[in-house]
Amino acid sequence: MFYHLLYPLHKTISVFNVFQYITFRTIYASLTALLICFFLGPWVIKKLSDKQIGQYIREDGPKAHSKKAGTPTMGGVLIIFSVVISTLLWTDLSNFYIWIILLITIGYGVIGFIDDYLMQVKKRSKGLSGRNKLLMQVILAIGAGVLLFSYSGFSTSITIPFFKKISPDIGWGYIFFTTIVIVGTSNAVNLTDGLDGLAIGPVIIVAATYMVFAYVAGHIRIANYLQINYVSGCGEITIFCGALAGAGLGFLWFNTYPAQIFMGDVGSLPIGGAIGAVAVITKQEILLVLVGGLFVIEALSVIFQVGFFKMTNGRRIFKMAPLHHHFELKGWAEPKVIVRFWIISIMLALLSMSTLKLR
Ligand code: 57M
Repeated sequence: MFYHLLYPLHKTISVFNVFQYITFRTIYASLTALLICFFLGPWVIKKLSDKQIGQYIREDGPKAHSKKAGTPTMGGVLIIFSVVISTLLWTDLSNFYIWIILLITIGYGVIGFIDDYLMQVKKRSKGLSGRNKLLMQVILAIGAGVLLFSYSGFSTSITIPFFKKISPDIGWGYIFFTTIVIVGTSNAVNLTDGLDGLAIGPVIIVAATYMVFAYVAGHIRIANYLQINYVSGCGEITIFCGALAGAGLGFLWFNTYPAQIFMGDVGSLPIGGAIGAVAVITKQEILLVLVGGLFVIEALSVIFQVGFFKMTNGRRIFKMAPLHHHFELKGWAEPKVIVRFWIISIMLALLSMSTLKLR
């Protein structure tokens, strides 16, 4: 909005020229989202507590979690609100990709909200059934895939990390591929969200990493120099990533150990979905396995644990899945698990950045 309202004024007052720059708008989008979370946080926590939207803690979980009972949840509303407002304020709203990402963010936010609402407000022991939740996620992701596929400026070739000369065009298959990336990331972030700040920390790291990739992929000269797929218009996604990183930092202020608020599905599902959409649009889809490697490790720990559990009639690989529970049960203090997982996430982000040169 500022871009549309203020940039045209540069013809009379040159200082408004600054609103054309993606870097400038990214910085302010981050700060806007951060400050919205920061200032609205205490109010949201109070409102959720007044409405008794507090977390129910499963009895079969690590014992240390019982003291978390009643912590306000559904804090994702705050994250999504600040990301969306900041994006609307700072991006070029004629940009097609921004609307695709907002579609996924808001759509997945609604799915997560319904799930949380049924559990927390209606006090149903289960929210949406797993199958219905997945179905809604898939429908929305297919919608995004079809829109991208039909958009004339968007190519259906994918980037294979480390192999700059190989970029296969998968045509219609791109819709299927987009769906897997978006739905998979959404659920992987959801599984990771089980300790204070454990999910939002890597979300900030991943958003900051894709901030770089979006800028580079949307800048024809830098993209050509680094020999990566150029995506015209995807530079604006840098601003969305900035807003997500900013909102994440603002939320972490309250979600850090010992958490005053949890994000709930209304946070984890849309954040994961949005990251998946960003990876698709910036044409760094497969690289997300490395950038968001922590989410992948957590999801794999569940897949292996459940698979092994079923195959062996109740034997386990880990003390408990997802993986963070395993380390908790081994006796690591919660902050130790969280910070060590963040360190791994930073390492993976650095490695993934190296692919810009290692090609
Ligand atoms: C949601 N939700 C947290 C909070 C958060 C298939 C199976 C592995 C699925 C998995 C599962 O349901 N995962 C998805 C994980 C929950 O957090 C709420 O949920 C939101 C995210 N959707 O925002 O609202 C609990 O996590 C803790 N928490 C924090 N700090 C935070 O900032 O401490 C969350 C955020 C909260 C709080 O305690 O209540 C969750 O863990 O439930 N299921 C599991 O993760 C379960 N694992 C399991 O059953 N493993 C089995 C195998 C065979 C599948 C095994 O290994 O034996 C565990 N979850 C829990 N207890 N709570 C098991 C025991």
